Amino acid sequence: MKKKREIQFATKVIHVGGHPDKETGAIMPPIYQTSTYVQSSPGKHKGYEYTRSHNPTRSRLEECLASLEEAKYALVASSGLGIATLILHAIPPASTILCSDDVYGGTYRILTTVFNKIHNIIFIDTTNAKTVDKAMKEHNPYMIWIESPTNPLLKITDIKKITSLAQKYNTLSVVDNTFMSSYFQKPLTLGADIVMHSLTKYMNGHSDVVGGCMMTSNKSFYDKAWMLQNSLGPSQSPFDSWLVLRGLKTLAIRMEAHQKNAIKIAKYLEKHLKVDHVIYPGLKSHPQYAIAKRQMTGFGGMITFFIKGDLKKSKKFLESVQLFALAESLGGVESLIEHPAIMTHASIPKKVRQSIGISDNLIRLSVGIEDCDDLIQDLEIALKSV
Ligand code: P1T
Repeated sequence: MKKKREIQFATKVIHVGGHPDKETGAIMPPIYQTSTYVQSSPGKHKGYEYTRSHNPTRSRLEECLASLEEAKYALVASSGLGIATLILHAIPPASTILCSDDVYGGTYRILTTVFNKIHNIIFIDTTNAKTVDKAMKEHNPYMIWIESPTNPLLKITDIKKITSLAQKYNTLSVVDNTFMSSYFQKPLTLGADIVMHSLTKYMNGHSDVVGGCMMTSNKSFYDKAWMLQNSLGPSQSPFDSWLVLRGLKTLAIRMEAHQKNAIKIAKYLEKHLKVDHVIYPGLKSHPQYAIAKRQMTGFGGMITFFIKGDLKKSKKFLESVQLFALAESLGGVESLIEHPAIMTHASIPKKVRQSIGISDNLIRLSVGIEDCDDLIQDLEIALKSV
């Protein structure tokens, strides 16, 4: 008999963890809004004791998330930084960690104000394999933390190349896959040990939840992270897990729509006289365009660009848009715009920001799935006002 075809991504987001309720047949899974579970005798229960440890709604979400990254295990936490906290506590104290030099401001902050007291953190350009090789030889790191594409400069690390170096040096590799979502990039299939997401972004997609997750096939690492989750407490609420399960159902079509709009807008901006330079992985001018094409199945919905002028001009532009909302975060169906130096990356010292290229005329767009010409008209009017 012909081997049964495995279900594909667009089916997984809807069906894995989404089976109808056994008791009632309800097609939508119930929200198990409970803190505790009845036991028939002390220690005798149905696998659930207390919601900080386990919850059936969260378990369904974890089942779905593991399948999307082709992992054996997934763990969901109350935020992206919550899951980062668990990952960074799960390694031995005094470990050396190499980290991409351009990362989300909150990741930079947690590494330089909290985990620098426990571990030795070294920021390096992970897009340069020679730099990584040299740093691995010199520092013998326990872990390498890769954000790809980076936030906000959209630098792309060759995940296959760097994770194979990590394997050579016996270094655990983590990829923050928030910007691509599991739809456009699957770091575990490229050799990473652990993948993490801020679920707050594309995975949920509706700007109504804060959450985080990690996926891995390394059982002992998963067990450690779960034990820490249970001990430290950053579990996600059942309602938030349910919302992410709901948001995930449209991940495949949302990501295609984000990308379609972003390509058109990146090309529009690239030609605009008031724009100095556009960074988008799908533009041939992107320095790692070839790597992006090879390791991702799409280019995503994030665009970064440098407006011609100074901080005053950037502010005028940001105050003038009407459809794009001036707000932190990304990955929702609605378009957002922000100023990394003042907003999402303010916790990075000015000197460091400038050295990596986060300047005062840098603008970041999270392109939503609205009508693209409406979005372009909004940008056009705001650019005219500058
Ligand atoms: O906000 P939280 O769910 O804790 O996720 C943190 C995080 C981790 N990794 C990346 C790549 C991120 O972009 C974020 C959060 N980023 C924003 C809030 C932002 O506007 O960039």
